[in-house]
Amino acid sequence: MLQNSRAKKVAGIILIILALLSVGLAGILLSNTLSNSAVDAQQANGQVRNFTLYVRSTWINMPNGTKMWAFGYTDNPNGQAKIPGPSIVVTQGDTVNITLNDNKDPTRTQFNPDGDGHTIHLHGLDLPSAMDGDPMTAPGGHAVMQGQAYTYHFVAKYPGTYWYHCHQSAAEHIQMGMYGALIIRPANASNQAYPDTPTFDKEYTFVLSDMDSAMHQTDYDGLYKGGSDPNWTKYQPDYFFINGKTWPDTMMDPEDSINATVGQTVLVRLINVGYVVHAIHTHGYHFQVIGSDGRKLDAPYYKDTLSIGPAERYEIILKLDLAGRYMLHDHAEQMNTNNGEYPGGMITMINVNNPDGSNPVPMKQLMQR
Ligand SMILES: [Cu+2]
Repeated sequence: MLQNSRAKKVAGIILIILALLSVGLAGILLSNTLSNSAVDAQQANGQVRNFTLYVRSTWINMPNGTKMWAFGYTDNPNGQAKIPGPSIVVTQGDTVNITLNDNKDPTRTQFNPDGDGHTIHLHGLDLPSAMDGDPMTAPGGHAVMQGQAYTYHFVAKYPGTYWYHCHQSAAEHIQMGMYGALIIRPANASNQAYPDTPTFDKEYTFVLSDMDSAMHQTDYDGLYKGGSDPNWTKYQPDYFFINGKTWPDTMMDPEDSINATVGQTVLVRLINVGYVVHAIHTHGYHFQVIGSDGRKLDAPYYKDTLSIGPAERYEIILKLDLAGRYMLHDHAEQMNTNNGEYPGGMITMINVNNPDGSNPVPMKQLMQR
């Protein structure tokens, strides 16, 4: 009897301890959840911004007539891939939802019946695993597969230049074109990259990339003809792009070349989504480097050539005080070619016009090369 009552007492104490432990654990979990959402709520003082991306294939046209098969994101379910993908531009404080709808996976073929699936990794945003777009750490440990959709959610906390890309079979899928710019503007300062950095009159985003046309063909053959996959360590790029274009197409597009009036200040966001280092050089001007990888620099500095490694981003400021036309190009000169033929590749133009719109260098002069 006595023994029984002691056993009951011990069991009671154990039950109380277990109850206290579980209440404590629940409390910790709840307070974590509350504190995370409280932080989000505190910082989510902007708009709710919803985006939907699809995955499609396309053919990229080179100025020399070459066509390269590729696949990437698009915001138009009835269109082809956009390479780079649509720019996602939000403001600090915005609540952002990006849905990846894998409803027509271009990697799903008779030789790859399930398709590869895809993700969106929001590079530089430092998000919880479920929002990070790495298929290894995503819920269920897999990519967003054909027929599935998944929404990536974040509150835009730090202004800066970021990018997004697929992380499924990343060596293949990024090379094939699955990337785009992600820009967070500071709250209440739409003409500055960060609070307290120089105001700008015009802004450009240059997504730098490189492609190996033979590997794109091998990838296509693997998926659609049952060939073997490329060995990505044999990567040998032969085309070099600014915003998906090679020279001279770059300088013919007002988004992919700088067009300003003398006296204006221009912000350029450089994003290297390629697999090799690009050494961006400006003629006519030194530029001020004010930020990198989504953070303002404590000490801005001046450069005329800036090496930008894979995945790096830089914001540079150009004060254009001299009318004329000036090259902006990769100083790894083999990348100023289209498959070896100079000029081509990663070259564009800084066009600084007189106030009346004229320019001391005739545009047609540039086309005589
Ligand atoms: Cu993918």
